[in-house]
Amino acid sequence: MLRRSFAVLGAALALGAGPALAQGTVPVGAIEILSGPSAAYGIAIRSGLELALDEINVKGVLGGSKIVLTVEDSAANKDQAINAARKLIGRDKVIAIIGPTISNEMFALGPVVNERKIPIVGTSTTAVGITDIGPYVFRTSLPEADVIPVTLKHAKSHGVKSIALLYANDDAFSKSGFDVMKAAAEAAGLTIVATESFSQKDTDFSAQLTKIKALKPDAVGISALLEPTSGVLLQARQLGFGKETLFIGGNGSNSPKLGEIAGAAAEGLIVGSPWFIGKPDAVNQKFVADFRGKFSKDPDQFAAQAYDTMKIVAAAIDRAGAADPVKVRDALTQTKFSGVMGPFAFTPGRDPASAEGVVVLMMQGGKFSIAP
Ligand code: 1QQ
Repeated sequence: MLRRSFAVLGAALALGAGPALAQGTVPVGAIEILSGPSAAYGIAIRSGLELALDEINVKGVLGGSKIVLTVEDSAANKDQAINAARKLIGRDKVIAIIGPTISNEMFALGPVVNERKIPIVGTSTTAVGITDIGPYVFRTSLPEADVIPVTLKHAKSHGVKSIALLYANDDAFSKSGFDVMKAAAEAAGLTIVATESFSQKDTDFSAQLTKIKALKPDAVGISALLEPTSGVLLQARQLGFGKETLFIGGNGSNSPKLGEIAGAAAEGLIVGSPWFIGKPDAVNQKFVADFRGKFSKDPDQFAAQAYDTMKIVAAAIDRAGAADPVKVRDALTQTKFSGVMGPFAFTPGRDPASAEGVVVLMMQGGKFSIAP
């Protein structure tokens, strides 16, 4: 299991066996997918957190204390995620947890952390019902319910009248995203010609795709994480799906890794996102430049959401006036922030308050850019 601490001061102490709550440090934890097929998400998130932390720890919080961030790998495994939380809370005495990466983990982990009265802030969890887990559960990521309708409206305005839906039936995000896609397709007046599902670990989607191809839908909506989505796209091209079919993804598709794995098969796929790399405002352009400087690669949506979230948590710690989880939770509810994602506040239900600024992106030349 990976474990890394980031801070100029305090790192040695946090790594040692002694009490983690050293004077002058504020322990914060993160639980992310750093290994396995979905690691691209968690690694992007960790990078965004690290970049923000560099900036935050110049001044520190609470009058000069450094935030010590300990990032644990969940490997997308619910039990590993719960163990990570127990370690962060018991060993490191964290006062807030960022993550976990996927909704499937949050539904298992959220209740455990909520019960311990430690605020937990998802930066990428988009399923319906995440914040209903309890009063300590927040998310900064726009739920699929806010994003998918925008994507489907775009598809409709580009001539899509019929759609087939395909989703992973054993992942909470993928199932929820499918429910949202179905409802949004109906609301947009699209004809749903087929609904097909598969298991996350499947590598053969030919039965579902052959069935769909015979029905000749204008679009295929895929609700799944990175690896199965890539597999579906690669196999669809092999089966002869061409440019006449618009492939539509959900938040699982929102990683440049899709272009790396699926290559030309991902070309033309569209996906909605609250962020894109070309967002022209100065805050975002500085973020992109700093990220490239530190990591020698482009940030993605997941890194951007994590970058803002680290700052939102740091600001809440300052407003709380103490390294106290209950006070930090209360301070989080009062968040007023402006970052790379734009202006940000929480609803009374601890979801992002504004769904403005959703853009529809298209994979073009192996990268996402604004869809024509
Ligand atoms: C969720 C998601 C994933 C695509 C995040 C990586 O949106 O699990 O809710």
